[in-house]
Amino acid sequence: MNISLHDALINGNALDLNFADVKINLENESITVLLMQLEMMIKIRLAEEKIAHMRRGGYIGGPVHLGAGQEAVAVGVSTHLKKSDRVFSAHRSHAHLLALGSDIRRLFAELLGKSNGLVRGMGGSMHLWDQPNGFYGSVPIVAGTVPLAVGAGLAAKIQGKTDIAVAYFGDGAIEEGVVHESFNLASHFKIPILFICENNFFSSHMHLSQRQPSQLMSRFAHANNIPSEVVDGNNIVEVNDIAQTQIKNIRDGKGPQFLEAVTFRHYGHVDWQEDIDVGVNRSAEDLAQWKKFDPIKRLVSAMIDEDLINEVEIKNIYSRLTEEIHAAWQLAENDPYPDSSDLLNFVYRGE
Ligand SMILES: Cc1ncc(C[n+]2csc(CCOP(=O)(O)OP(=O)(O)O)c2C)c(N)n1
Ligand SMILES: [Mg+2]
Repeated sequence: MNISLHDALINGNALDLNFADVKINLENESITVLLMQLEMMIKIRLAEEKIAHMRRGGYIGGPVHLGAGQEAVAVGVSTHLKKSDRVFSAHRSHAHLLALGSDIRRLFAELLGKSNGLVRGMGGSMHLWDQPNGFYGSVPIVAGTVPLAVGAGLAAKIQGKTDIAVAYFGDGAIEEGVVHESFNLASHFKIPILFICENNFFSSHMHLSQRQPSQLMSRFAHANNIPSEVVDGNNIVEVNDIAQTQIKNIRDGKGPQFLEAVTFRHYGHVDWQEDIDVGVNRSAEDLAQWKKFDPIKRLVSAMIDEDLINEVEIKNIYSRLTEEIHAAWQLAENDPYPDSSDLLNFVYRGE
């Protein structure tokens, strides 16, 4: 348990911890895993920057909820997942999907409404699905996928598998009653599920302090007898280590676990503007401070300090991945649109 973070949330002053000064400890970490995680975080960041740019330019028709700044959570957790696990998310799900190894071109195609998209171009950013990679779906109804994830976990248990379910949701979603029913049921029936609350302090434009008497989300896990951990969600190593233990416990039949990852999004609630929430308790100063805690920057500086990577290698990673993203966008742009005769098809499974 990260005691200082736990206490800071109860006292409502997480920003005072100044995560920028908390050095990521790379002792005992595998260089291969760190490099893979660094690349994946950069890939997701660059993909979202592309999406922001294209949405701003009017190329993407539907709204996009970007999670830049929160990549360490999805990447740290996904490192320990299998393709047969069952991952569910909500409106801000690009990182959760891509960290599982989903094809960026097919995500872009989906955002462009192309037939090669993850759901044939008929869903857009908030209705993603990629079951072969373990992504069972995102839905924009806040908290709507949490009980579905519990059901998928129950199914895995009944099938006698070691697969687990994963439910990503936010501090806003936890204000929906169905989340608490889900915690209760999962705990009572020892369902193999990891509940991950990305506590980014905001539900749309409202800060937690305007909505709840405490900023500690894991208090609800405690109320349901679910073991919980609070982590610095911008520290990939902390997320990685804790998620690894929690996922092992779930696979070992110990029932649900709860991970509260404290983090912050760089963009406003929806689309590309950063300042959309400013004036509603999301100040430009807070945003600037959180940007100093950027999970990618923090990992890069820790790896440079330990001589695990140098500036030239970092530059090479960025240029290779930028090219990859650019090529994926071009392919998606050239993909065809669905046929209008398909418009009413695929509404129900099996059609
Ligand atoms: C049932 C429901 N109520 C309200 C909304 C509107 N809404 C969309 S996103 C959102 C905020 C969710 O906040 P959180 O769960 O913390 O996720 P974050 O956006 O911070 O990632 C709200 C209220 C909705 N989509 N569904
Ligand atoms: Mg939130």
